[in-house]
Amino acid sequence: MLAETSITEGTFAAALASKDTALAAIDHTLATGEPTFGLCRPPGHHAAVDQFGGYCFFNNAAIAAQRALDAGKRRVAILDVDFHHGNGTQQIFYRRDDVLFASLHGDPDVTFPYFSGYTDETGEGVGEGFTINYPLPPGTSVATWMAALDEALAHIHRAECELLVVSLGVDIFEGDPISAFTFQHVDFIALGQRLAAAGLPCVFLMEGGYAVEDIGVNVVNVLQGFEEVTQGVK
Ligand code: 5XA
Ligand code: ZN
Repeated sequence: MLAETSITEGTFAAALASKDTALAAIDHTLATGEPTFGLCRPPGHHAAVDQFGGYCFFNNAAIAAQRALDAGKRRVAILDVDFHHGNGTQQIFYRRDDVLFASLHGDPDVTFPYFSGYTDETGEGVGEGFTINYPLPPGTSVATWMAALDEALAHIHRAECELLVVSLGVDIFEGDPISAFTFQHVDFIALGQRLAAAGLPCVFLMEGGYAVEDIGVNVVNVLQGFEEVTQGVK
């Protein structure tokens, strides 16, 4: 029985399974060095220490990052490419320097979650400089988005992160019904290629994406682009 919550037992079971999917993914990458994709649903990046919302219950990316630290990694990057700011992930690590959180997302002035994801949110205390936000206006071109991604990846490189967790929301697709970026199918291949060029062990964990006919191809394109670089596949 679940008391004093507004979620059903079925939702709670799904959230637990999603968290376990993230742990299985990170454990595989830690054991083998191979990239992994965790098909987590419900997603996690809006879940904070003391708050759930935005369809998120447990912060899968944060849990995976902590597992990597517990396994001996000194610093982990979480790169959040979902259309919505990962406020939960940011909150969890805001005062820490062992997890760098970088996020590209819709301008919170006009985009959920509306209260976080601004450029002046950069971390606090020892965490100062380990949060970096790229709020972008609705309709942002893919070229502008990719330029911000390159900046984020350079920041991750400078911070000497040893593993990359990608909060992979494909609601940056132009056809997404609740979002406002302009990615086409082919752009997801370029995203995967750029992520692979970072040269880090990498775990992809599913976040948002609501164009149900297109989610599959968009995710596969990211993974295909990634593999093209890491495996030399053409
Ligand atoms: O990344 N977060 C989402 O895709 C959920 C946004 C919920 C907006 N009501
Ligand atoms: Zn989203």
